[in-house]
Amino acid sequence: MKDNAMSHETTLANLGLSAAELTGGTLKVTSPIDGRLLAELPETPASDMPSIIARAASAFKAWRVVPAPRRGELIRLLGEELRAAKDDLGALVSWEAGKITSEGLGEVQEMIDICDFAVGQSRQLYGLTIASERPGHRMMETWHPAGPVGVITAFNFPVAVWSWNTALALICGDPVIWKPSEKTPLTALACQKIFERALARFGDAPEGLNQVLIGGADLGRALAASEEVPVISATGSTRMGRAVAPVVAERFGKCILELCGNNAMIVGPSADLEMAVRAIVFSAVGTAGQRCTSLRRLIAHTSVKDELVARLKKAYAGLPIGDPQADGTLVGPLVDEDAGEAMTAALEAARAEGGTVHGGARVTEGVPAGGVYMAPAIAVMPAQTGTVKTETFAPILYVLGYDSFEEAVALQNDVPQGLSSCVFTLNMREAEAFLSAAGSDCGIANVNVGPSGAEIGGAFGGEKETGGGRESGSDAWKAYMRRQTNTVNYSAELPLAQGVKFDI
Ligand code: UN1
Repeated sequence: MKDNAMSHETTLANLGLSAAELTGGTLKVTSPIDGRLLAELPETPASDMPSIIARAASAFKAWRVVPAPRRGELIRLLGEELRAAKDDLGALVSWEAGKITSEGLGEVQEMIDICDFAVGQSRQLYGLTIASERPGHRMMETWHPAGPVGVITAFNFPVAVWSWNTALALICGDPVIWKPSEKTPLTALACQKIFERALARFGDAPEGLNQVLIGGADLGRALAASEEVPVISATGSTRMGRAVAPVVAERFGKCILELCGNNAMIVGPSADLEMAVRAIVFSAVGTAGQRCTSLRRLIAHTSVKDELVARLKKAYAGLPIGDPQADGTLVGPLVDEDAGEAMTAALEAARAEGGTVHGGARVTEGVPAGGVYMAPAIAVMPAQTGTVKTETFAPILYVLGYDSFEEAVALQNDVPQGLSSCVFTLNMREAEAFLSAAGSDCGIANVNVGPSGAEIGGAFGGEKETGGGRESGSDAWKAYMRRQTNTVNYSAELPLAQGVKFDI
């Protein structure tokens, strides 16, 4: 039963997308909920890329000299427009990415939050003042806009990741060229409409501050290759990152990469198991296991492992799986058939490696026809096998046991990915050891908090195959600017540094 859900036509119309814009094109957009056709969008021809990049380059020339707090005003207005559009945009995220209603709305809230953050940041693009070794001299550093930023985003957070990048890029003085996933172009077009409303209220912004590319990987490749796009922020698979990063490096551009995750939770003998179970279920099955930060590995002390698995099996048995727009649903569909097949294949491989799998079957009863609905799976593994070390974008939780805390940390770190991690413990020594230099090797490490659902105030990203980039809060803004070191001589002498003499 869809209790409060609007039709997709109403949602699209409320967001300002007209039927004429959504028909007659070559890119078919379907809903993961029931496979219905949402739109047939015209694609951006690759031959348009030079003019799109030129438009961004000319917008940059005008925007970089607008005072940063004034640039912040545009993002303040964007935040207001997002507040007004929250229900509709959240609903479209649900239609296009298959998220449950609350998570669709949560994603838009994440956009509003980063706008608020960026408005404040627009008055805090601080550089340092540095003591000069030369008399009558002053040193400082200045942060200048970097130039157009190429933003490549994935289907699973189709709008939030754009906003993390764009809110910061724009206050930093950089126009954005956005290549969303081919699976979620409608939410991108909706964001563009919302952004245009903010622009109209702002008044005198240059043309081309945010341009959306509709289509495939060739468009992303053109961005990666362009010397006029100094920063490329790419979120998605490690395979995509491996294709993009060398092309950007070849021309000495800068990459902000947020790629795969294989996030773990260590549960110690002292853990509050009730709390751990709630955190595990949210982070392993929320978004149907399709977050970069989803919990994929549970590393449980042997004294609590069996009880934990029993409690989880019970919680999993009662999970409402189905139409993500129906009240009460917690597990919606996977994005497409390929994702369902990847999940089935991973579970088969886990069984072949000696794992015992609970759940994981395709659900066909009580769910909309035409979507890929899978029962979340728990796979109790004899060891951290090849399958456990591989990220499968689906609700699979691998369970491993451990005896010593050192062993648990070693298991946690012994995967190629390094995004998010956590420990559940009431033992202060374990908690601090986990956060120490010899602890988790991930970009995010939490204590008694699951690995997913991060707030925007912290820097988001991770190490190793996760790509090393940081987006959203803290000082992530620096990646969108270039640093300049300035030395000013206010004396009448010309002393040289390091005491060098060079008299002419
Ligand atoms: C992602 O899956 O790419 O921490 C982003 C989280 C969200 C963002 C996830 N705030 O789960």
